Amino acid sequence: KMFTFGPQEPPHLPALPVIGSLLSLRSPHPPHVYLKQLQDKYGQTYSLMMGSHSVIIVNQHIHAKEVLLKRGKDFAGRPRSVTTDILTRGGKDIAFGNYSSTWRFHRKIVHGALCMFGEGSISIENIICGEAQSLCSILSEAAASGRALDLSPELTRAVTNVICSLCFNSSYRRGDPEFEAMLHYSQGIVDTVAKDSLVDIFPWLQIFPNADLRLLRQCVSVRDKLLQKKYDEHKANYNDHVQRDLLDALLRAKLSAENNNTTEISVESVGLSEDHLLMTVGDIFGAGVETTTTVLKWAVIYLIHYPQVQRRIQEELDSKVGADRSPQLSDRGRLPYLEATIREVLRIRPVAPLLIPHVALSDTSIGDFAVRKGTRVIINLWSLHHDEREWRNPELFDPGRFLNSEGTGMNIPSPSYLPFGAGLRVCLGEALAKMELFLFLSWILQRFNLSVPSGQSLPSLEGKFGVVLQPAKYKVHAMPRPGWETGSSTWHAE
Ligand code: HEM
Ligand code: PLO
Repeated sequence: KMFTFGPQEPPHLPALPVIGSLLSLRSPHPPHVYLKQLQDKYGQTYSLMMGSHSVIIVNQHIHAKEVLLKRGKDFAGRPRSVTTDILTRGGKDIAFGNYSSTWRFHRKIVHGALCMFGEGSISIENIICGEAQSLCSILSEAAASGRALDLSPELTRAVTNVICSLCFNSSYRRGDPEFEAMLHYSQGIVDTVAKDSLVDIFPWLQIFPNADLRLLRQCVSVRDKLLQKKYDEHKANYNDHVQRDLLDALLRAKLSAENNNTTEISVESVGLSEDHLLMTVGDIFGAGVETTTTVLKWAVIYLIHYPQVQRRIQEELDSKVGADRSPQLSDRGRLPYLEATIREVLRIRPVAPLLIPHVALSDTSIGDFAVRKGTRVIINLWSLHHDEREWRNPELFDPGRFLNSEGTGMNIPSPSYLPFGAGLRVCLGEALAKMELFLFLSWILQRFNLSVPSGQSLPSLEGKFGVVLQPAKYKVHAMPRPGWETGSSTWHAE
C-alpha cells in the first residue's frame, strides 16, 4: 500500500529504559489509568513494546473511531496470547478469534439467534422480567429479616439465568451446585485470562505465570465439562423443527453443513467443528454473565453513593409507571433519567476499559501515523470516557450530562463515548445488555431504597483491573418502599 503522507511512526516509548523504569516503579495505578497518564509525556497516540510486540495505544476518540470504523477492516484482527488460547482452544471463538470467514459466520448465527428471541413467544422481555421478579422476592426476604445482603450472587444468578435461557434453554435455582461451580470457575478465568499480554510492561500486575496458568487451566477444564454436558444433551434431543436456543441454532448450522458436504474436513474448514460450537456458546455465556452483572454492581454502588440520583429515578418511576404494575421495555422512552444513569455508569466505569486488543491485518494508518501489519492496537476507552477536553468534571458521577436541557430526553454530550466499542468488532450483546440493565434496575428501584448498611462505610469506587473492571465486594441494605413491604412485591406483579 502507498502512503500519501510521510511514513511517520507514532511517538515511541524508549523500549529498554521504560521497561527498566517500570520494573522499579510499583505504580499504584491499574494499566488503563497509567496508559492515560503516559499521554502527557508522549501524546495521545503513542507506541511501546510489550515483549516482542509493537503496540499502539490510542487515547482519543478521533483515532479510536478511525481504528474501529473508518479503517475497521484493517484493524479487525485479534492477537493470540497464551491465556486466551487456553480459554478458546486457539481462538476458535468470536471475541478472541482472529478475523476470518469462520468468525464472520459465527457472529451471524449468534446475531440471528439473539434476534429470534426478540419475537418468539418466550420473548427476552418475559425471561428478564421473570428473573427480576425472583430477584426482588429475595431482596424482600432479606429486608424482612433486616439483613444486609451481598447482592453479587443474586444479581449474577438473575443475569446468568437470562443468558442460560438464551443459550441452553435452562436456568438455575438458588444453591444449585452447578451454579456455584460456575461462579467459581468464571471468577478464576476473569482473574487470569488476557493478563499475559500486559504483564510485560506492567510487572506490578504480579502475575506468577505458573500459578496463574494452573488456576486458569483448572477453571477452563471445569467450564469445558459444563459446556460439553450441555452440548451432548442438546445433540441427543435435537429436533430440526424446534429451535429452542442458541445451541440449537449452532447445531442446526453444523448438521446442515454436514448433510451438504460429506467430508469431515469441510465442516472443520467452515468452522463448524464441535470445538468451534463449544467456544462460541462459551463466549456468549461468559460475556452474558460477567459484563451485565458487573454493570449492575457498579450501578448499585453509585446509587448508594448518590441517593439523590436514586430518588430522582424513583420519582420518575412513580409518575410514569406508578405502583400498580411493573416496568416494561416499552417504558424505556418515558424514563430518560434512568436511561441517563445507565449511560453514566457505562461511561465512568467502562466494563472493558481497554476493549479487547485489535491487530492491524495489513499496512495501514491512524491519523498521520503509519502502522505496520501485525501491530497491536489498544483503544484506551478509559481515556476516551475521562477526557477532560470532552467531559466537564470527568470524575464526577452526573447522569444529568446525558439529558437535554428540559430533562425530557437524551443528549449526546460528547462523541468520546464507546462503551460497547464500534464497527466490525462491536459488542454482540449490546441490545440484550441494555434491556437487562433497564429492567433489573427499574424493577429494583420501583420496590426498594438501597443504602449502605448502618455502621458500614460506603463501597469503594475503585475497580479491580482484569478482562472486566470489577468492583470490590460490598453489602447493601434494601428497604422496601412504602406499599412494597413484605409480600406485596409478588402481589403487584401478578
Ligand atoms: C465485545 C462491551 C455485554 C458479547 C465487547 C467489547 C466491548 C463490549 C467493549 C469489545 C469491542 C472491541 O474489542 O472492539 C460490553 C458491555 C456490556 C456487554 C459494556 C454490558 C453492558 C455483552 C453481552 C454479550 C456480549 C450480554 C452476550 C450476549 C460480546 C461478544 C464480543 C463482545 C461476543 C466480541 C465481539 C467480537 O470480537 O467480534 N463487548 N459488552 N457482550 N461482547 Fe460485549
Ligand atoms: C468471562 C469469564 C468466562 O468464564 C469466560 C469469558 C468468556 C467471554 C469473555 C468474558 C469471559 C469476559 C468479557 C468479554 C467476553 C467476550 C467479550 C467480553 C471479554 C472471560 C468483553 C467485555 O469484551
